[in-house]
Amino acid sequence: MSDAKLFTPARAGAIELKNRVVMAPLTRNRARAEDDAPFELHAEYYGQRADAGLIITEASQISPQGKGYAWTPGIYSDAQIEGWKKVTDAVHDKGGRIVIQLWHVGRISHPVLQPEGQDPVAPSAIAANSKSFDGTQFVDTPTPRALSVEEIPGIVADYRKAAENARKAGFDGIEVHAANGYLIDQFLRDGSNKREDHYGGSVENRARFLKEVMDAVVDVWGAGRVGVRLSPFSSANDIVDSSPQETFSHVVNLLNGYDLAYLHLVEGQTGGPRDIPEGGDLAALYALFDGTTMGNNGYDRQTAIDAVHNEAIDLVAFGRPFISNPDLVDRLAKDAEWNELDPDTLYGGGTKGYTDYPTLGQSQVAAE
Ligand code: 8OZ
Repeated sequence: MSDAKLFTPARAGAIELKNRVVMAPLTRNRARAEDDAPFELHAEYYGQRADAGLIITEASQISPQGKGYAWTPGIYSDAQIEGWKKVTDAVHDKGGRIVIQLWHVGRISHPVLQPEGQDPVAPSAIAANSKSFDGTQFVDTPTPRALSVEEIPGIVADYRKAAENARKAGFDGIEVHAANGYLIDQFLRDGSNKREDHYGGSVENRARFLKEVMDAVVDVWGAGRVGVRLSPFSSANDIVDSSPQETFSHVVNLLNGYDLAYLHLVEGQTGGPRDIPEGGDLAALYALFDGTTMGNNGYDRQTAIDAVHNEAIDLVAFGRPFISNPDLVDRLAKDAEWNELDPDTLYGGGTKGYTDYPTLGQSQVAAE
């Protein structure tokens, strides 16, 4: 066993965590096809991982328009709320904590995934060189339609409604997905936001949409149960910014105005190298933030222990390791081996590669 600080309790705003190991948000594309609702299968999967100090759910669309891939779950309908209630009950029954990640994909979608086959929406009519998945194949993301200024309050209202639904579903809080080149990130960056109204131009203006979303969801939950995920130096989904350090210094300062549960940063390229481009300074962004910090991307046991011990960050979010190791916290504490990840069952499907990864105890029984 280990007495490392990584395994000690922590607070994220108003949320009490039994340890500092977080399950990162992970898209798995297994929602029910007819209504994008999670169901018993999801309750089992998340329940198996309840030893995490905190679980962040897979990104969940706040509206039909916010969807960009087949079989991702939503949090806008009664059926979806009912499905998520099964999930939160399963996690709480095992003493875990769980927040839902609220998502609008913006331009990272395709008409076949959009209501009435409409074009996806974005701050500006600029296509991303990216792909969405329509249920059969990967498809190029088309040129989106620029949102009119009159439409923006409606999307903010969808975030508010989703936050209210998350309360009804029994979550411990929410995480606002402002990372990885999706709608909020598209507003923040000057490569995807060429608007000439008060949502574009200066960094203050580009951050206005995020601020309006934060005001709405904090009003529903209280700031101490709201976290935010950013990926300042990632180019995921073809996102481009001429000066990310400046953009995200402004964003972190803005977030300091709320007293949030936590700030969650993807370190480097989402799911890829941890390198930070010339002129980027992740430590400076963490230092600028007044509250609990969470880091993610490619941590292993030792780097996680060290990062928390050295107070570089307060919490470490593990993604892929949590897919193949439901008992990751136990394995980390014991310095035990990790199960190998099956890349073929990451997105879509059923129990295989989802709820059938063994715990240490189950592997030992099987080996006897
Ligand atoms: C993998 C596949 C599809 C979406 C993200 C929500 O990158 C995602 C995502 C990841 O934030």
